[in-house]
Amino acid sequence: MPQPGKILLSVTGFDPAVWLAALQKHAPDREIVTEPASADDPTIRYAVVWKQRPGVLSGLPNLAAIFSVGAGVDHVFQDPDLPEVPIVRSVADDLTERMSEYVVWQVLDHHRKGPRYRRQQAERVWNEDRMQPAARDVTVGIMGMGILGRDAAEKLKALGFRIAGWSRRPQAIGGVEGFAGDAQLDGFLAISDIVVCLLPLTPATRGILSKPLFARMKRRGPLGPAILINAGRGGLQNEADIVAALDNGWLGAATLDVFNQEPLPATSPLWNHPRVMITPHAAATSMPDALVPPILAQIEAFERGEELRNVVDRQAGY
Ligand code: NDP
Ligand code: OXD
Repeated sequence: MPQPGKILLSVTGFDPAVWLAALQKHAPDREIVTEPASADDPTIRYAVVWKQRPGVLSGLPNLAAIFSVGAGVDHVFQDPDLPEVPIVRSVADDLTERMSEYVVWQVLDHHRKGPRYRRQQAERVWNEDRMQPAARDVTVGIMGMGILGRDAAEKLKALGFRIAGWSRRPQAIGGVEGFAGDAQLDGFLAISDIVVCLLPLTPATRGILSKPLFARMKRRGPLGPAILINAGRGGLQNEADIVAALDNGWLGAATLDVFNQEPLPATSPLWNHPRVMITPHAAATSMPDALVPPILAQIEAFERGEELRNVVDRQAGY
């Protein structure tokens, strides 16, 4: 029986100790290190990473695969010395369900006039908005119909919303009006009252949530101008353009979970914009006890000779 392969854990930006503890708990027989013994350490077979230290993987001659402890992998690609081994992203019910909770929470909050009623409460104002539309009259457009987008779509559909989806390649999903590629983006924007962005950050999507897109969004829907919810990545958005679009009436409101610079600098005008809701990259936190077991299960399957799943397409960047 061959020795189980050694794992290098390289996590920056948040506490590696919790990931180390989870790996040790769920794989007590496997050796796990947080630094290779040398730059060309031949004993390391797998890397488990979040924003790995740049260059740390480049000299490892027997590295077989890199596992991201998040669904996104843009942080992995920031490493200029990334070795040519498969990159596997995290797909887990816990992560998916957390994201859908967040999306449903924010869609309902905008739909049911949460910001307006909170303002009224602060001023002790009793004033029902009699123009409240029904969910069946509101279209939620989801940019990014992957694992997370599809689950959010199902849950919003169950609440009665109309759903539109935009993806890179055409998809046929029951009860979802599908749009694909740049050629169909205008059609998607034309019907979306609330735009939820769950795209990955890639060279093709960087900066997509900016002035040219806001200019094409729906202006007169049942909720007023279109509302933006971005829980994908900060690099998808131009934050100055969001403020301008809110101020010139192209956007009715925005919920932002992700930012170009995190934590969002105290000087950002987004912080106290009256129509912006900010959450601190908290939409779907990676929980070690939920994400480590599927990573270890993949490693064990790989060691039995099975194919890796959820492997990133390096060309597409996600
Ligand atoms: P998937 O890879 O499953 O889905 C990505 C979707 O985006 C696919 O539908 C894909 O299209 C679409 N897409 C990619 N590129 C383009 C493009 N150029 N034009 C149009 N559509 C495109 O990813 P997940 O759903 O698992 O995760 C999505 C993202 O959510 C992650 O990359 C991450 O950035 C973010 N995230 C944020 C979290 C948070 O807490 N804020 C937590 C977890 C994830 P196609 O179907 O054709 O491939
Ligand atoms: C992820 C994230 O990509 O938490 O999973 O942002």
